[in-house]
Amino acid sequence: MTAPHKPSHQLDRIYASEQPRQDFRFDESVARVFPDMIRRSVPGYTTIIPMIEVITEQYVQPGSNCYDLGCSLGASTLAMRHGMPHAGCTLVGVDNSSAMIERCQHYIALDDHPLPVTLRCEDILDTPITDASVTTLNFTLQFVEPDRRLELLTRIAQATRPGGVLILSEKIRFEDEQEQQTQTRLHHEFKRANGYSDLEISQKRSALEQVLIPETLAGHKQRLEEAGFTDVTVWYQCFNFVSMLAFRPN
Ligand code: GEK
Repeated sequence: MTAPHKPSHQLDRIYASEQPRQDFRFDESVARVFPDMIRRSVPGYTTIIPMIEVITEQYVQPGSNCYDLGCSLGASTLAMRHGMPHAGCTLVGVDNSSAMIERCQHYIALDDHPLPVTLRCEDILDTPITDASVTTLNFTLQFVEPDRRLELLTRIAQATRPGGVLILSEKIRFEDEQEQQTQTRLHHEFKRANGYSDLEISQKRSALEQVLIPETLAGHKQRLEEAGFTDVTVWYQCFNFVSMLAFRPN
């Protein structure tokens, strides 16, 4: 077998020059720069990824299935894989962007962990989920239509074994206008410190406006409980980006 080549990834310059406003899409041009884009845009991403391995290791159950919903290029999928010591488990990564899934395939092949990974190019709203112990939605739910989020979370909760967990990372908004402004400004400062210009920040912001719909932490907690999870815990926050754990009761 020939060794798989690492897919080349480039600097994110997508919004560097002035352009007509278009909704953001996870197409080939985004997939090509995605590792650089997410690292420079999402505060805490480089901390959250290795912690997904630690969390998976704590909650994976023998003979169960684990899911990474909205896996993109597989960073969170690989973190889960390395936290799964049980040979009898399965790991499934799902994304509805074919550009992402094609590249993800290469990254998975380059990783030498023996646990097989199944990749599905499909909508997480339709993908079958059964007998789960750990499911990850790492910055994916925010892209799902708000009125379909409860249905998805309910399906995940019903498919999760007692003692199993959902890792949910999201960009959030704040009820308090002052706090909203402060956290948004700090997020933009983070992007500036990572080399994005004011033009890049404002064009990306407007491309995401109709596509990434953030909700409050209280809204997330309430809906997770309605879906059938308990003990919702925020284990990480940096500015307006949080990661939560939601448990299935024993
Ligand atoms: C990481 N988890 O690197 N069905 C399937 N996939 C979807 C859907 C949907 N309905 N909506 C969005 N996606 C990754 C990062 S990125 C987060 C996740 C970001 C996919 C979309 O194609 C994209 O690949 C991913 O969710 C969101 O840890 O870009 O901020």
